[in-house]
Amino acid sequence: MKAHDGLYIDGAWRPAEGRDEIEVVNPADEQIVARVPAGGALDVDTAVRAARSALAAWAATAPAERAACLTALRDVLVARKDEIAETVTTELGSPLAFSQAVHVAVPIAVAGSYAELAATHSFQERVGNSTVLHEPIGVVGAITPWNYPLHQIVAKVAPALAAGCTVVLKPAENTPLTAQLFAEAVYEAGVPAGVFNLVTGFGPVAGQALAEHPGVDLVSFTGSTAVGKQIGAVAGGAVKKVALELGGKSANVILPSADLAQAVNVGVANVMSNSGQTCSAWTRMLVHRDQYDEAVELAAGAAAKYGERIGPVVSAKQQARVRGYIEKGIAEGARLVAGGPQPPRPRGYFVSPTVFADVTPGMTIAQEEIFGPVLSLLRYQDEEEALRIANGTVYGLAGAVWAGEEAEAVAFARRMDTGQVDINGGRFNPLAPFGGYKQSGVGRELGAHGLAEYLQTKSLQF
Ligand code: TXE
Repeated sequence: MKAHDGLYIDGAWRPAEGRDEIEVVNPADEQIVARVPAGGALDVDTAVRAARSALAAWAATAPAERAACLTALRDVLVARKDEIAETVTTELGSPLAFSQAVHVAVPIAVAGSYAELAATHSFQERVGNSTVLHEPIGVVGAITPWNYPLHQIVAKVAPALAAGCTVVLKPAENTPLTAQLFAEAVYEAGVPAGVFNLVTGFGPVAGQALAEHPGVDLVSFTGSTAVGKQIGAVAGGAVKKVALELGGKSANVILPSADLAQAVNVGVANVMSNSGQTCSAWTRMLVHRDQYDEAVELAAGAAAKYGERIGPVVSAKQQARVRGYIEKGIAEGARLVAGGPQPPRPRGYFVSPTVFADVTPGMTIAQEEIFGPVLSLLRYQDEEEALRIANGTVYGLAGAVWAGEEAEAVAFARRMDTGQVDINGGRFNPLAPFGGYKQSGVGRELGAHGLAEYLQTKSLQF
């Protein structure tokens, strides 16, 4: 596994100021696969200055030119897709087929969508006697997590570049190798020096320095709610724009008219996918009391089928965290019907696909984000109770509704306090805005709404 011993700043790989390193571990076998530099505040400062110097020229390019750069970037990602998939598998642990089908294919689609949006978006409009200009917000500090290593990067960098912004990226310490490949792709695509910069490093050091840097105009963060709150406070104090994509505890509401077996099977697959490390995962399955026992049996059977087919979770820390939640579920009286706290293998950070029945809305496992392959089934008596349970957490990122008729599901979805709802299973759409209500975040990613986060408006009166 090739790893750079430098940071990508101003169009070149250069050594970090300090000697700190990140050890990259393969979660499937616990082996150290690479060491990459852990940048510090000085490196962040150098990168922000480079981004600042590149800003005026990049912001002044014609949108068509930025679109061409993004098309070239998408094409490099396509050309190097096998290498990227292998890298994601090595540092995240996801099965290779999943890395190819999701970790690489989704960001390629997103990069392509922003190549098109850059070319077609209207960066200027006429309102009455005014012209409104949509101008780039400036230098973006992007801080990303490890769960979808490339997607999280592309979902920030592609719209930022499309808007005419320049970027300093601080990726998660668990998955820096994918970020390095992305930086290589940016270089190969011919994006001008300084427009995109990469500082690998630890959150409380490089991440914090980036969030606090006065030369950053917008901090775009995806990660835990705890860190998101800190970043929001820092940005608010500096009157700096902030976009936050945080955790979730999404409800999968199965209405009595739905095809129960299909809804349960797809629901289980959704939670087990990426070993449960998805912020929008439908971790709470809500089933009518008359169908509850059948749903529990179906869910336990579906989870057992996953067996060892799912990959490990990302780290020993994450494994311990998920195990702690499973133990808490048992202690609070939930009924374990599949999986359990015991790691299924002696090596690697594996967690058994786990299903809990008899979960009540107040239990910890029904309120907090677990971020592992753990599903809770809750019982409801009528639609009003289902809605109260669905809306009864501090989160509001995503959700799902199943019903015999789409219209019935849509009517329920309209009453959910959440940023995205999949109707009868849904289908990924790179143009649909993604982001949270309540404590799941501030702002939206993807599509034109995602682009708007990186723009500020100026009006000219005539
Ligand atoms: O997140 P962190 P962790 C949730 C999920 C998971 C939990 C912990 O529940 O179990 O968070 O994961 C950087 N200043 N999500 O510890 O620490 C860090 O380096 C600036 C949900 O990995 O929030 C990384 O780049 N930056 C989520 C990024 O923040 C800091 C995805 C995320 O790491 C920082 C990941 C600081 N003080 C975890 N501290 C989602 N919404 O998809 C850390 N970072």
